[in-house]
Amino acid sequence: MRRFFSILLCISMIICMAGCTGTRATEPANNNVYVIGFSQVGSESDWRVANTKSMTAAFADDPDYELVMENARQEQENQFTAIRRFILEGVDFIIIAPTVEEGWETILAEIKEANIPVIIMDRSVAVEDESLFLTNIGSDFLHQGNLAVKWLEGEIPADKQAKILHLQGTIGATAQIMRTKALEDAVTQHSNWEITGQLYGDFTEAKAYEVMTEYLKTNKDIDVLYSENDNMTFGAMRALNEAGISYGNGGQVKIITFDATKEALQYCHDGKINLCVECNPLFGPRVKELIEKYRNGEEIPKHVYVDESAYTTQNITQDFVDSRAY
Ligand code: GZL
Repeated sequence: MRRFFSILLCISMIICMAGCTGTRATEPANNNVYVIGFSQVGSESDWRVANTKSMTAAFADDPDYELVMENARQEQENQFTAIRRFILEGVDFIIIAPTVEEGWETILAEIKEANIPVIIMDRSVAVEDESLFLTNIGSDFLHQGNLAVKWLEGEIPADKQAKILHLQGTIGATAQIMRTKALEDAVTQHSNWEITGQLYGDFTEAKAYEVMTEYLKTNKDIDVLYSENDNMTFGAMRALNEAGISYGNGGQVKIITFDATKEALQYCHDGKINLCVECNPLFGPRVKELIEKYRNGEEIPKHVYVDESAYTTQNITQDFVDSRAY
């Protein structure tokens, strides 16, 4: 009987070791496939889901490429783990959508040591040495915030008080840092503007609903909601409904939101959201184009920005909303 179990143990150990070879999840079809390791922030918002779809679609039908994506579930440590695995597997290229700006020097140096090119996509990394990455393709988040401020200046007369509730995204993410900077700088320029509260919504609908519900228990005197992404806005709208506070065109609270996803634009068209500031997630084709330029030895600019706009009830139609890809 002992002999039977020792044979069984040997067989199970062989099976286990065969499964732990450290090779990529799927063996490349042939040695000419260009393998890209992609460390994605997570799936925290509609914007992120659209961004992931755009990235995967850009490479899915091209037999020359294999995109291996790892979802970090909004944790930077998970990104480091995934990236070290990409290095071990010897991928040809790495794309990083960084959760937060700080803490990237070490891992980017490891990637450079491994001689693997890297593109920073969407948000930015705060590193002195910009030779650690090929390029940073993303949005001008400060410009987005300034578009919102410019619109609000046209809405609030100089002699009227404006009590602003600020819903912040993931603290330390470029989108949060710069959208916050635009508002905070504007408040110093307008003595009649006041930020009555800064709530942490982590770019998710659930967290925003939770913190808004708590806040509205003791504070209902709000004129403006400045919400750093659509999913937090949707959570906030649910909390405002439950608190019996009106919003949108003709409502108590003017709502400003960032991303301009299809659902937010529909609310805007219907007068429930006052301003949608666009943040384009459809980076896939641009990123692929940059990688091909790199492979062809062409010059790549260190920073690439995507074009974006802002929408109000006055400047969008139902056809425009219907035509949105995300
Ligand atoms: C912006 C992106 C932000 C979006 C959020 O480029 O980093 O992260 O505004 C997303 O929806 O979670």
